[in-house]
Amino acid sequence: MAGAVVSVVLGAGLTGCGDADESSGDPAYIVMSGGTHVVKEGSEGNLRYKDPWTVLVTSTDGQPVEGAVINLRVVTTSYTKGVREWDTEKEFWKIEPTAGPCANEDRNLNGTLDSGEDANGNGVLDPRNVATFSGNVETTEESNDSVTVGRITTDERGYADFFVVYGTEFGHWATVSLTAETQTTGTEGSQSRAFGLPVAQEDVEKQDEPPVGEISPFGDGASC
Ligand SMILES: [Ca+2]
Ligand SMILES: [Ca+2]
Repeated sequence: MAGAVVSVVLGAGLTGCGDADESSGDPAYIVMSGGTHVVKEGSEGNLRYKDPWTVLVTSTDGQPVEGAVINLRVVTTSYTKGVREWDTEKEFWKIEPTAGPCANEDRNLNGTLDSGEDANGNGVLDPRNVATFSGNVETTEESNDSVTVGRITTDERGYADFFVVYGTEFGHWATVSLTAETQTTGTEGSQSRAFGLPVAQEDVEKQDEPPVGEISPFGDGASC
């Protein structure tokens, strides 16, 4: 297998009200692991969502690669300000943006405020990273306030499963970019996905129970 091109497949769970768009990189196909939803955890299941993902690493001859070390990165690419309103037609708590999507101000993603980065002039970097990992992911010291970097290893079937984790209130209000890359047999494979953080369907479908994040955690101002 020396010199073989390694392909990395990043697959998302079917998530309640999320949408995955923008797929890029190698290889040509995405495996959707159907039937799963965001998992709720924390006090009364209301603190965090865990969005299930899997990565598959295969060699060019289609063989699963066991023990491949995968570097994962998640960064919050944009955020939205606004409030939720009950959509009488579709019957769910939709978001009604007042500003945004607003781009991440940390252009070089080093986690610190550098000259010219504070676009809205409030003295701090917005939005900071709102998503991390759980599962068998080891968070590395390359992580900073804007990027979470983790490491995970594939099993004998070539898969590594993990969760993207975030506070419930951020659902629908932030977009993240998730990247998986691995170096095996001297070659590199990587894949990225950008998606709005999903929420659990059950949390936005009851008119008399507005969800956490009824007002965006980033506020409801008229500008970014
Ligand atoms: Ca910076
Ligand atoms: Ca700012």
